[in-house]
Amino acid sequence: MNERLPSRWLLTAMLVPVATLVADELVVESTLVQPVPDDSGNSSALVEFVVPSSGDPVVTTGVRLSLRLEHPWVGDLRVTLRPPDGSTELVMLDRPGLVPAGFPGPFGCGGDDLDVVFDDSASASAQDTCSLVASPVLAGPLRPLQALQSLSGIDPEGSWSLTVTDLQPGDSGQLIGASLLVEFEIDCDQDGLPDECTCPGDLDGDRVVGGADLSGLLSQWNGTGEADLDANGVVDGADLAILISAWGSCR
Ligand SMILES: [Ca+2]
Ligand SMILES: [Ca+2]
Ligand SMILES: [Ca+2]
Ligand SMILES: [Ca+2]
Repeated sequence: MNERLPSRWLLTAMLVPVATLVADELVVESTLVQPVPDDSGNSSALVEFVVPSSGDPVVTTGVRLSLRLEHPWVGDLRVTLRPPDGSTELVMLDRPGLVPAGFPGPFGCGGDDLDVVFDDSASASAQDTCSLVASPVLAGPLRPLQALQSLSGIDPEGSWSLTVTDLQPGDSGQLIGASLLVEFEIDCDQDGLPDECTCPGDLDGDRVVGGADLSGLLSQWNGTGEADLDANGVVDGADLAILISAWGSCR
């Protein structure tokens, strides 16, 4: 048996969360508005996306990050995402357009605002997108500076941290929304690769091989049915032996 739709998952972001679960994706959304202080150094805008524990072991297979920001000079900004295991801090954006000469120039892209989805499959790079007229200057799906695909294989449960920092004096802004989308699959043996959970003998699907399953097997004794665990056409002692050997909680 496996439980591919973990209905027990309750998804929360700190403070003002809106969460939805669609098949093997989860979305954690924050509508918290908070300032991005000017030239802030250590005081950044921070959003924590909390993915609680589920009933089954799962593995991350894809990540996308949506971000909405009001800021009159996006070239001031650095955006990072840190996964729950703290193994890395991926840079989504780092002072886009900052070039020593030519357009956009030594202060980075001077355009206004972001309404972007950082997505590895996008055709354009957020770091290299700038325009004199577009507003928001960074909009729609754009590739992050460092690929989100590197997060595949990690356990998504725990607290993901989004940080937005303004690194140049002169303009400030505010974060007006963000959401984290995590694609996941069951990883029953917890090796970082998707697989299916099986639990021979758990006839009633409650993830425990116990008395109810034994009763179910005995009720099919000498007959056929799902209690024919070795699929030889009859429910008998061999099936009972399989059930007994699996007695207890399923992995
Ligand atoms: Ca600034
Ligand atoms: Ca696996
Ligand atoms: Ca059971
Ligand atoms: Ca059998």
